[in-house]
Amino acid sequence: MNDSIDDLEAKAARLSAELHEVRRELARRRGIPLTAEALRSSRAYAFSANLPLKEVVDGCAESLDCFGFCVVDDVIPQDRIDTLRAEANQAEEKVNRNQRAILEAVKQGVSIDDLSGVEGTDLRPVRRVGYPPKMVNDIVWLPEYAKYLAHPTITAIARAVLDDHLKIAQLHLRPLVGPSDDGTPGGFGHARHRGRADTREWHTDWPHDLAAYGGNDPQKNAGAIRQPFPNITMGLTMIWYLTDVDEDSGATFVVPGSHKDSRNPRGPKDGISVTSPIPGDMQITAKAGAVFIQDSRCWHCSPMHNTGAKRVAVVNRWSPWWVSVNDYAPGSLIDTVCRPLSQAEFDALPRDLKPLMRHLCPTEKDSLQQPVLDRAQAAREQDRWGYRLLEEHPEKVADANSHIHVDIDP
Ligand SMILES: O=C(O)CCC(=O)C(=O)O
Ligand SMILES: [Fe+2]
Repeated sequence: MNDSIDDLEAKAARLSAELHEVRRELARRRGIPLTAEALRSSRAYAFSANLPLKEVVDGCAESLDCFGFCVVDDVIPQDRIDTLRAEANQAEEKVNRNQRAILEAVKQGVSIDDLSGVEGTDLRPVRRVGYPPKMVNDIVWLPEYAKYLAHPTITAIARAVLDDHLKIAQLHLRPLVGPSDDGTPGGFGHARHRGRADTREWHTDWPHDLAAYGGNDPQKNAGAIRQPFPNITMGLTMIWYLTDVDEDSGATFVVPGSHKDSRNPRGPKDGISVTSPIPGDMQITAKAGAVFIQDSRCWHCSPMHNTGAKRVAVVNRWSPWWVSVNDYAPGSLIDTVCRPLSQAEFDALPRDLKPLMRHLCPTEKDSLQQPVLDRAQAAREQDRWGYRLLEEHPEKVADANSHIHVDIDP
């Protein structure tokens, strides 16, 4: 190569742009929609849980990788929706009552250590010694919903994308009010901000929530990954809709492809207003019983307008075992991070859900799950094989790796 450095730099930029275009053309030929409008109308991000497992898992994993989100339709059977919705509505009252009682007691000067004894509060010890108790996990108010949370299709998708050993690090209700008789518009957020179809509340989710729940308050900051985010999926947010959602009624907003963008709606240097629409944004649509799953890096938000009925939904945030989900925010009594469970509450969980929530019960010894152990065992065997080679075939040692070539990728 006799090209100058400038020529080579120009060539690298040209080839990289060309590669980008080739990839887009390939996607087009494969019928993958590359505009928000085509994606919205085709629902190419959605797969039915009734399809063969591999088809749903591959489809969802590809959708998460390409768009940053997917929807699994038909997870909760239609004849169970009314029961689960009623249960969620009741749970909402219990969670709110609990939170009010805790905040009121704190206001009255009750110390954190004495809170557990206060009438009307439901707190549980956390796993971390010396940390204050927290609100009990919402799952205890949702026993019917708990039967679906570890749905085999949903856990298979999460495993495929995150890792084999999963933790449900947060679980909470996310209702969106409908319009009230007094004229208050429906939607998310303060009543004064609600009602316009062209407003948003853009953010990304923990551990990519840049405000980290607590801003500069060390008692409440739960941690956030530094920008630019590495291109790895570290968290999945799932929204389980218990009412139908569409453009007028409670459907989550997303910006397809944003999970791989180095900017962020809350990025201090990125010049994005969190309350304005972003070109290329769209709302997903789904029936009650569907689960929206997104990479935590995907730019998304609750709709701040809802002209339909109240939206009822349960949100969970799933992490692989290697993300430290609960090491910080020592003073957060009411945040949604790893709300704990007592031993009896843990014991009452459905069998398949237990491994995903074991880390929430301080009296359960949390150990790594079988597929992770199997991987480690295979690695240990590989290690032993090398030593056997050294001991049994010393003549082969010098050349045994001659087929392995590692390039430096500048
Ligand atoms: O309400 C929604 O549709 C989105 C919820 C959300 O962004 C969240 O809980 O992190
Ligand atoms: Fe979110």
